[in-house]
Amino acid sequence: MKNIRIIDSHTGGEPTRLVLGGFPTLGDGSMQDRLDVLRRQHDHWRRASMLEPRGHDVLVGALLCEPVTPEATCGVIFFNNTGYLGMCGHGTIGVIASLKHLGRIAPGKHLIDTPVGQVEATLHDNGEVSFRNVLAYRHRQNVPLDIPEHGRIHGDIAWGGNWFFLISDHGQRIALDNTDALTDYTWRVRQALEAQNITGKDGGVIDHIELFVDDPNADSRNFVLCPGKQYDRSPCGTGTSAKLACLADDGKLAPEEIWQQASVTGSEFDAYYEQEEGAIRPYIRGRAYLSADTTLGPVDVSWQGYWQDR
Ligand code: PYC
Repeated sequence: MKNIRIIDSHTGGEPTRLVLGGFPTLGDGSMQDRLDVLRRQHDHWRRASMLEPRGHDVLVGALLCEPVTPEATCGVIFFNNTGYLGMCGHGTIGVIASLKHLGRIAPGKHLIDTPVGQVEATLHDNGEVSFRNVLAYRHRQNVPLDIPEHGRIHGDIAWGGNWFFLISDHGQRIALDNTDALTDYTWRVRQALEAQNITGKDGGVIDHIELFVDDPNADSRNFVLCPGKQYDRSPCGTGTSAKLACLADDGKLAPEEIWQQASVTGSEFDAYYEQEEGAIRPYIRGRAYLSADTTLGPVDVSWQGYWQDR
């Protein structure tokens, strides 16, 4: 039996569970090596802390680790109801707000090692958090995709810390009272990508689907389907990064120009980018709110319940 110390927060409605301790040690390899150890040897700890009865399908976990690089504040491995994420933007904002709540960090810059690279988060004096993400880029533009019952659509494949398929010609209504239909539509897109063997660079699985429409209060409103068939309540930090990469490629957004990305729930991130060689450097700003400071336990991880396959 173990206890798992957690801090729960939400960023624009999307929950993050920071795991401070209680998980097995993962060695002192790279962040990707540690993720592989967690996935291969200790995945039941992810399930025990993310799924019912202690968690729920919308939750994103952030395991706090010792940093790999000496100058970093911490390392973080992100996961959810079905597996692991490369980076997580709303989660980074939640981690920084949670570390501030614990008195472990002060306003200023904090480096975070992740399995897909280092990000630099800034805790601002007013409690907002911004972060300099890993490099983002568009991999393929205007890719045709046939979706059963919906016909042919087109989307861009872009990396923002996870792989995204970004669609504007979807004809869907992006609104909170339509999330069942949006989930069904984007899940069909995800399945069609898999069936038609359409991937990111080097065969990377495109596990996030992102729809866009115009928004009266922001530059755009999105609906983002996450890998575990749940939609992001926040505007999605890595998804907004992927969007910036496409806007930059299309010449529709200049470097350092602010892009306000709204989510389907109405929450917003402010974002901009700097141009780098062959890619863009995204900067995202938002705010997280604390919702619990507690301990899960006692946890019997040998009890897998009905979640063995997830
Ligand atoms: O904010 O990057 C993000 C994110 C990914 C999945 C859920 N949120």
